[in-house]
Parts: sequence; C-alpha cells; structure tokens
Amino acid sequence: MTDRSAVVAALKDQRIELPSWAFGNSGTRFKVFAQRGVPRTPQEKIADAAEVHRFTGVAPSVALHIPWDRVDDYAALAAHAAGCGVALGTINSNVFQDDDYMLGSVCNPDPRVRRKALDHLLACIDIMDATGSRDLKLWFSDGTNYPGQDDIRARQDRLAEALAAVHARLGPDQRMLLEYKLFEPAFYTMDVPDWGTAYLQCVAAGPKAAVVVDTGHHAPGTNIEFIVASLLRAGRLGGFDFNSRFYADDDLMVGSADPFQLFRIMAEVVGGGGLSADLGVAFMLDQCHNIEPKIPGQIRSVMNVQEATAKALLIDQAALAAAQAGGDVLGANAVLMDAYNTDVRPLLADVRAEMGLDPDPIAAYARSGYFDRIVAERVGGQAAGWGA
Ligand code: RM4
Ligand code: MN
Repeated sequence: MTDRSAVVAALKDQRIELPSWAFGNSGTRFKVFAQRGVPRTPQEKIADAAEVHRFTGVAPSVALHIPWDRVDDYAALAAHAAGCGVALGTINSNVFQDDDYMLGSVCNPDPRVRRKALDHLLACIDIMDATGSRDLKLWFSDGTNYPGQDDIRARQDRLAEALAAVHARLGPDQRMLLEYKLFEPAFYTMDVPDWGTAYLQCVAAGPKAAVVVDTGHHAPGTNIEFIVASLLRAGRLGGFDFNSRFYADDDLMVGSADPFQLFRIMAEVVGGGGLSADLGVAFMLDQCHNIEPKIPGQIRSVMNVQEATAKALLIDQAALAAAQAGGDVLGANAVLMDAYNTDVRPLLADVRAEMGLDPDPIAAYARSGYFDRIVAERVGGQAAGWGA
C-alpha cells in the first residue's frame, strides 16, 4: 500500500526546469522550420516558458544558453523573469559554435583556444552571480574524428585543468554539472563520452561537480536507470536533461518514445531518494520542437515527466522489498508493473485541482488565447533559433 497523501505532496513539490531554446525555431541540419509567434528575444522566450508554468504549476525556472540568450543586463533579465512568475535557472555554457573550436574547446591542443573557452566558462559564472542561478551546465563538443588525431590522455588532462579552474571560481552555493555524450559531433572519441568519464572528472574537480544524464546521449539499449542508480549512490547525480530518442540524440519530447524507460529512470530516482530537495537533483528538459507547436510541446513534456514520477511514487516499496528479499522474481516484477500500469491521469488531475490549476493544462492553454496573441504581436524582428 502506498500513502496517497505522500504521493500527492511529492507531486506538488516536483520542479521541472524548461530550456529557453525549446521556444525558438529549431530543426535538423537539413532544415530549420519557422513557426509563427516564435520569440525574438530572451525576454520573449522567458514569457513563453512562464505560460508552461502557469498551466502546469511545476515548471518555475528557465535555463539559459549563453550566448544564445546574451543580454546586457542579467539582473534585469532575472527581474523580467520574476515579473513573468518564473526564475532563471541553470546557465548552459556554449563552447561549440565558433571557428576556433574546430579541434575542441577546453581540450584543444592550442593553449590560446583553451584559454578562450575557459574564459567563456568563467564569464558564465559571472552571469550566474547576476541571475542567482545555482548550476553551470557544461557540455563539450570536444573530441577527435580520427585515430591518432590527438593524444587521448593529454586531452583528459586539459579537461581536468579547465574543470579545476571552473570549480575554483564557483561560489559557495553554486555547482558545476558535467554532461556526457557518446558521439556527435566528434565521431572517433568524445572527450566526455560516458558517465564513467564524467564521474572521474567530477571527482577530480571537487565536491561541487556532479554529472548530468541527458537521456538522448547513450548507445541504443543502454540501461540508463542503472547509471542513475550508480550516480545517486555515489552522490554525484547532478541532474537530467530529459528528452527522448528512437535512434541517437533525437531531442524528442521526453516520455514519447519510451515511457517505460522514463518510468524505470524515475523509479530509481524515487528509490534512491533523488526527489528530495537536499540532494539537489535538477530535472531539466533539453528538447527541440521541430514540427510540433512549442509551448504545448513543453506542457506535454512536463506532464509526461509528472506521469512517470507519479507511477514511480506508486510503487509499493514494502511489497517490493519483501518480494526481493524472498527471491520472488515474478512477485517483485509484478509490484513494479502494477505501478507502471496504473492510470495516473486522474490522480494528477486531482493534484492540479488542489493546486488551483485546470486539470487539463493543454486544453487550458489552448483556450487561453496566448498563441493568437503572440502570433499577432511578434511581427518583424529576427525569430530566435540555435545560434541566435
Ligand atoms: C547538446 C547538449 C546540451 C545542449 C546542447 C544544445 O547536445 O545536450 O545540453 O545544451 O546540445
Ligand atoms: Mn543536453
């Protein structure tokens, strides 16, 4: 038996961070599709994110990507966000869109390029000081395409040097989150290809460093929940970049391709205590909405995370532990599947009603007229997109 009020309380407390870049135009390397009403400025991206929070109640912060969200006054941007009813969250550094970075950023063989990349990371911490952000997210496109192209060990040393410098600059309440990716854009070696490398580098960097699991950054068939369990156990699960994939880094809506995998991940989070605020696990979306409307796409994504979380919270932990201890293979599996197969939509509708929200966020957003308003208002200017 699970305690319904504890489940409801946990669902009300859940926090999911939205990526500013999900609201801009996006596409593939073949075509970026322009959508109507797309934000032209970081301020407009934040306003759109605030709509997602207005209708879900659990998405009160927006992650920025620098330089895509560069502004002159970050304290003013934070005030703008507060005025919209949200806060600025994680600062994502970007050292992958400059010609200088062709052979890497912090792992580049050229010390001048390494210095330039490090300066950007340190500048991102200045931004965090102004926005009040807790986390700096580090994803490096660094790697090599050909065997022998560069020295694998030397590149790890250069990475460690940069991460140590970033760690030394962090304030007492700030953290650095290191994200790994198996391949792309480098095709022979990535310098942070997997959670093991990220973990080793985080441990070497210091206690404020933790690993980010982007669910799209693994080989097909990888058991992501095992990674989550291991990182939680080691106290180094910094957070998630949620999205889903059929093949590689597809960046589709979380929970769309494989809701069962998302449930298994959330089951490990719940089992490992990862929902508790003390652990500080950041639940972030990292997605693009290339062909679907962006604001409802984000609302749907938040709801998908909520549904997986609700199912994970419904796992009868006592019955599971008893079945496991007794070697009852089928019984233990049945406890998990009972939770997964529960329709949690009525429960979440109740949770929303108790929070003073419409039980159906997608329908409520559609009725709000916000989309027609931004289509009418956002005429002229340059629509935001990757690199904008
Ligand atoms: C990377 C990585 C980062 C994201 C960029 C846009 O693949 O997932 O988290 O900031 O893409
Ligand atoms: Mn990511």
